[in-house]
Order: sequence, then structure tokens, then C-alpha cells
Amino acid sequence: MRDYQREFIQFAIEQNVLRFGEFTLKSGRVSPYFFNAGLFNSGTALAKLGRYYAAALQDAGIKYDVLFGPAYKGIPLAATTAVALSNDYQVDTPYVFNRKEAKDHGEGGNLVGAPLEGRVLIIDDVITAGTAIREVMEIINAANATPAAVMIALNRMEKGQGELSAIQEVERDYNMPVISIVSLEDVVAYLQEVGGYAESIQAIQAYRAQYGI
Ligand code: OMP
Repeated sequence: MRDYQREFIQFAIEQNVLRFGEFTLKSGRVSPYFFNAGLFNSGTALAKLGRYYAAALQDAGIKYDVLFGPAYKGIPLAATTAVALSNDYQVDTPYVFNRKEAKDHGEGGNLVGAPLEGRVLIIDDVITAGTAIREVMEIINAANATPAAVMIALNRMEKGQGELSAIQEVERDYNMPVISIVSLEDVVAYLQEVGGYAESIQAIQAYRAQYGI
């Protein structure tokens, strides 16, 4: 695990973004942990978050033309990542996001920001069963753009519809990599390192036996 990944997990726990307990997910699975990116809810937290996304993106070495932040949660994520790429790496990257409802006046259309064209780097929070990301792919296909990769904060390492992980299914179906700042394995390694999380680790292991890959 890299230093920035360890720092990121610590930061997510401090912000209550990463919590342990019992949570019912969108997929109906009952998870012993939850990652709520909406709780990176101050200027400082959002600035830091953008730096972690930018660091992981630079680390992955993927080529892309535009960042896309899917509504709603992806919008600040793409914006803060674009700012961090500029501040930390002097890379000026266009970014675009979608509206959930079309607008028929003013700038019109469903997309706001840079043109959605070329190789698109999608920025999102979490992939569990892969439902949300499939909706995003429809927007990219409709724009005739090419997906370059999906960048998420946490890879929950869960099964999708079959025996592959949801992320492997997305990679296979859309022929692009999914990259993350950290994975569940990193989280568990971190919890083991710092100590005091024996119960949570046990619950995560039981959950992984059922839904993990
Ligand atoms: P899938 O559409 O099943 O891949 O679930 C992804 C979405 O679930 C995310 O975009 C979140 O809205 C939500 N989610 C989290 O935010 N954090 C989690 O730890 C788990 C989920 C979830 O419900 O699976």
C-alpha cells in the first residue's frame, strides 16, 4: 500500500465517510461497512479528496481527454479532481457533468461543461454491483465518446451478476479498466495495521465470504 492510500483511509475514517456497523446497500446486500463520499462535505475535505483522486489517476498512467462526473455525486468529485490535477501536476483537463433532467433553454441539453468527446475518464465514488456505472455508460455511448477508464474511491471487491466481480464485469463489458484510490483489501490491511478493529475485520471477512471475490 502506498502512503497516500494509507492516508486516504485514515482521512475517510476521520471524516466518518468510512463507517462500520450494519448498512443495507442499493443492491439489497447488508454490509458491515459503508463508504459515504457525501461526507467529504467541507472545502478542506473536498480539496484533499481531489488530491487523492489525482494522485491515483497519475499513478494509473491512463490516457484520457476529458473527465466526466456523473450526476449527482460525481459532479464535485470530477471538479475537485480537475482542480487537483491543475494544482499538483500542472495538467489542465477539461471536465463535464450531466444533469438528471434535460433543460430546454439557456445552454440546453443534458451536459454541462466541456464537450463529452474523445477518451472519457469517469469519476465516481463506489462500485458495488455495477448498476450505477452502467447508466453512465449509456450517456457516453449516446455521445459517441470512448470510455477510457472509471476512477472510483473504493473498490468494494464484490460479485456482480455472476461469478466475476462487478468491476471485472464492467471492465469486460466496456473494455476499459476500473481504477480506485483504495480497495477493500487495503482497508482491511490498514485496520489490521492500526489495531482495535477486530470485530469489524471479522464482519468484513464474513461478508466477503458471501459476496466477495
Ligand atoms: P452499484 O450501483 O450497486 O454499483 O452501487 C454503487 C452505488 O451505491 C454508489 O454510487 C453509492 O450510491 C452507493 N453506495 C455507496 O455510496 N457506498 C457504499 O459503500 C455502498 C453503496 C451501495 O449502496 O452499494
